[in-house]
Amino acid sequence: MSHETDASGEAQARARAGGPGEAKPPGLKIDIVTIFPKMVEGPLAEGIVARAVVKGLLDIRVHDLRDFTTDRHRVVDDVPFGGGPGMVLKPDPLFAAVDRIREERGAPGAVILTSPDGERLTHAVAMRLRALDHLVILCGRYEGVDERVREHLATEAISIGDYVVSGGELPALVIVDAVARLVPGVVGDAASVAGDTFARDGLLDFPQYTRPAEFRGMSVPPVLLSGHHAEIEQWRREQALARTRRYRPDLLNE
Ligand code: 9D3
Repeated sequence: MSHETDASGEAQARARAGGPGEAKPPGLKIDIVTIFPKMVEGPLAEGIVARAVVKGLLDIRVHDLRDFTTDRHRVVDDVPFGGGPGMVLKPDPLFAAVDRIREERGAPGAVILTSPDGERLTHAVAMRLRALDHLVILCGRYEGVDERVREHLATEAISIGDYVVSGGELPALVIVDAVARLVPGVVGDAASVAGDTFARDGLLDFPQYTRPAEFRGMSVPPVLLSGHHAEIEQWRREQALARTRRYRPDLLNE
């Protein structure tokens, strides 16, 4: 039974311990509260986020909402007052989870409820969250979450876009990943974060090619093989602009 899991166990503990007298706080603390801890633990244990946890740049804990129930059957949901289809997440386990997180981890800078009717996640939102040093993410489920959670426990609600997914777990992972990339040191090459589509200038990325220069009759644009850095730079800017006009004209509000 998973109740409170570090995103990547021992390696993180070692990274946290540091040298003698060394008390460097991690870049960002994140607590995720969910009824499906395994759904988020897997992805957090792989890739860039997992490496950042091992390096001590992220301190992520996953909490099973059922551990904060007090009844025999560990019930987290109930029927909606006023009737209607589906179930609603009960407020008490969510409030209890955040109480515990506050005691053990300190006061968070934000308590985020994942919700289809939250503020749309954008690069600007990710940057704002990155500036906080402790995030709590409450994963919504079912037809909804008792409104008292949104009104009195969450400090904000975030959606990852205008489509329906089955719960807040995948959105929580998207938020963690987008914010983690902005923590210095998480992405090995800082230039690649600075060059990210939405970080650069709001333009889409320019096209990339790698070897071979000729593949099944398809060739790489010759300018990229020319070695003329100024021309390559100019070509890339033009390509980024042309692609943005074609695929995302909404990004060019002028
Ligand atoms: C808008 C759909 N709702 C109509 C009654 C029901 C409903 C369906 C699925 C309510 C919540 C969910 C679960 N989704 C999330 O919790 C969720 C979500 C999403 O569905 N899309 C984009 N971002 C998010 S963040 C959390």
